[in-house]
Amino acid sequence: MRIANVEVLVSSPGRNFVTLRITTDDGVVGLGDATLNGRELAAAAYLTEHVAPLLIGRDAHQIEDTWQYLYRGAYWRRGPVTMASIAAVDTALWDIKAKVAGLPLYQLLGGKSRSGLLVYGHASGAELPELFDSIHEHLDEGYRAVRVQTGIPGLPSVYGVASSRNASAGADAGSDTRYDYEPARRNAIPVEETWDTRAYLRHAPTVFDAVRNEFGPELPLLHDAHHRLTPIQAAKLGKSLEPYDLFWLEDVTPAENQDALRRVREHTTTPLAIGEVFNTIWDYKQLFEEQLIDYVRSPVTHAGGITALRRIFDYAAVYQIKSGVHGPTDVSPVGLAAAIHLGIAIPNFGIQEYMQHSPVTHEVFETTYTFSDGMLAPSEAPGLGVDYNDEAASAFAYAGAYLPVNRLLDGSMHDW
Ligand code: CS2
Ligand code: MG
Repeated sequence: MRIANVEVLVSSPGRNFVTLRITTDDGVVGLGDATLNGRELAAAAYLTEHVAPLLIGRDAHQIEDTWQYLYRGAYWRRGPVTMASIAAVDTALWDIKAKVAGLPLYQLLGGKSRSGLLVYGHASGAELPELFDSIHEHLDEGYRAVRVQTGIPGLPSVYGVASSRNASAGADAGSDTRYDYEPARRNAIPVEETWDTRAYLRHAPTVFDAVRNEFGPELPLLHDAHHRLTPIQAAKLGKSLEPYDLFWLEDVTPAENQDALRRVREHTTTPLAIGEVFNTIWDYKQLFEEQLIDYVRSPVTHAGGITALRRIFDYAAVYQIKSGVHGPTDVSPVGLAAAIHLGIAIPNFGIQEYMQHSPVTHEVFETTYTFSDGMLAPSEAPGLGVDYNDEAASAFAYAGAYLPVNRLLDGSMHDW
């Protein structure tokens, strides 16, 4: 079975996506996700110019060899663009192999290890009343775990807090305003936001104290510090949140310096999740071997595909570290479906982020996975169980959109 055609599909149903479609000489189609929020055209160009021509004529069944060919053959290895591109090829080839076998993809990964995937949603509010409403809306939708993000007194806008009141799970599902969380804004240049770490560190414990008083001790609560703290500030935050028994504290400090997590670990037992911006197993080596984190955040889309992410999870399992796959709206339904098939099979599943794509996104990506009773589950359709609707996609042309940038009060650039 040879690869006969490779298409790079860029569309923007609700937000920009980069989808790879591989078709074999006997007409079997596989999909992959290469969406890189704010750098979509870089991934599209890498695939179009430097990957697609090399795939034509290759045996579509050789998934591992193709992965190694694209990783080692690039010479300039690793990085978000390369690994998202390899991820898309890898996922599409797994989709094809499963379709040829007539099986849902998870069956090729060892079959089900659980009935469904516990997920968490994004509860947020500028202030507590709005946050409480958002948490209630998520609970009403069936979520059994929620990520909590709020505004910070004195700061006009903050990561993870929607810019409009009705951007919440409970808003009219038919509308797209519920996806106002989407931080990538269609502007010629990124929006600039302001950050004050001391105000944040003073405010965060008061938010979780209020949430625990309102919702009780059981509800799994997650929080994303979004790379904004120094190691000792991260240690302080983790320690200050211990009374509120978080499920995890995410991206507490930029983890290029893996040593930094030693400082945090020395001071707090709050579970740590890292890795949505990582793209290879090497980014985790020290974090695993020194057991500096508890959850792996990489999604299939950013970490080189199913082949690579399965390796990362198996490595993590040696240290009792679990998966916590990234699932915002900028991982496409193709990338999410791949994560669901992998997550239902691996032994060390932890939790799956499920922000929910907008209805307009699903006009293009026709999915078969299900969300009920707080759990995601793959369908029994062969392969990933996702189809790409070209006609619908043609109505949604790409439009440049950038994530915000962040500056401290004195104007210094900071992590967003
Ligand atoms: C966030 C992401 O969901 C999360 O954990 O960190 O929404 C992140 O801000 C976006 O994926 C960036 O494109
Ligand atoms: Mg995050």
